[in-house]
Amino acid sequence: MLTIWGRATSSNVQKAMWAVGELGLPHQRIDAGGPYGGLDTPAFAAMNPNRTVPTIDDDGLIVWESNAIVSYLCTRYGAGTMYPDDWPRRAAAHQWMDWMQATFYRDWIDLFWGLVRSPPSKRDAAANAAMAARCGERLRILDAHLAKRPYVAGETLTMGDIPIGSTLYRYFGMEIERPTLPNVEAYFARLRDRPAYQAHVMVSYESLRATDR
Ligand SMILES: N[C@@H](CCC(=O)N[C@@H](CS)C(=O)NCC(=O)O)C(=O)O
Repeated sequence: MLTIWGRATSSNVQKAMWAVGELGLPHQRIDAGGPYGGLDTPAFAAMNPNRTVPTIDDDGLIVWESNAIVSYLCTRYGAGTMYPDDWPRRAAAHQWMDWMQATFYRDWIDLFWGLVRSPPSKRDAAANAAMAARCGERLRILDAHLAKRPYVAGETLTMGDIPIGSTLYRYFGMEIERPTLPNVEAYFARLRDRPAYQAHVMVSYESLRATDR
């Protein structure tokens, strides 16, 4: 049995769960992290010494790091679908997963913390605007790519869509300046039609919002 540890409001857990949903894998998810705690126990640390979610146990195989989990699940259970069977599409899927994690994420996570996880009195409007502008510039790169294909690796959804696709739900929900991104917006609309995206990514994160009270 596949077990996933992680709270449903974690964007990294959402990546793993969206992959699980697309692959239709029998599983159980155990709430952990945030208000649920559970990451500081010796048993959890033995599985994942980083004490972070998501962490999975697939019949005794432990994997942590959300992108590695997505890759593991898709390469093992989604050959020919979520893991494309030709090298060019595999390369594209890996490229866009890494682009999200290594390039887009740096500004994105600071913007999310600056806007959502900081109370209004501590927000730095100028810094947030600068980060939003950098995120917008990065997304122009994705927009140009999606002008020629509906998904990052071609005609169908693959693991390459999971990291950046899951981020778009929060990006488009934020009160920030955004450039015109017609192809990214059309892509986001396609993702919103998917039951697994609705179930695991379109999750309220209001409980994460910091207030001054
Ligand atoms: N690079 C790691 C980051 C994992 C991470 O920082 N997860 C956060 C949740 S998004 C966490 O475990 N936070 C502690 C908590 O939720 O209590 C990954 O992609 O899995």
